[in-house]
Amino acid sequence: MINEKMNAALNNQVNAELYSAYLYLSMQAYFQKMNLTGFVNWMNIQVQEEMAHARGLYDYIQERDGEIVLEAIKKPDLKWNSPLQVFEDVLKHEQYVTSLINNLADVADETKDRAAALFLQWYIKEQVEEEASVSGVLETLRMIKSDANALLLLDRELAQRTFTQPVIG
Ligand code: OFO
Repeated sequence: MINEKMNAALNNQVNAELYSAYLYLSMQAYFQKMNLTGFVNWMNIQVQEEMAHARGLYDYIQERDGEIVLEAIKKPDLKWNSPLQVFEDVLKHEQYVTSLINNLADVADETKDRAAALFLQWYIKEQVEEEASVSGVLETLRMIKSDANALLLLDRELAQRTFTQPVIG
């Protein structure tokens, strides 16, 4: 049985991961309007990953005989004027999610929940990968500036990304 504080913190993270999926779905729609199909593919995979992250937490709460409480998902802001701006927001968002995961790990430590601390290791490592992959795209976008041909080359590269169902925990 999981303690109440850890249970509530994990439920909040389910919401944060679903919000991430929602945010990336909005970004996917933005790229669809621009006909940048590689960026669309990248965002589509990001949405699937976030759904998997939410599901991983959900399953873990269930496994520990906790209680699932699903709250409303916030509306994402739609305010992008360029692919660069989108990816600046993605990186900011992922850095924020990293801080949330670190806070969750703090709750596991405070409540001496060794099992949760171990489970959260997967998310800690995942955030390192998420930030690195986003930073890579962002760096390229910064170099591209307004070069349309270079943007199309990046679009082609992002079309190669594939989704692999993560094995969490
Ligand atoms: Fe769930 O990693 Fe992004 O937000």
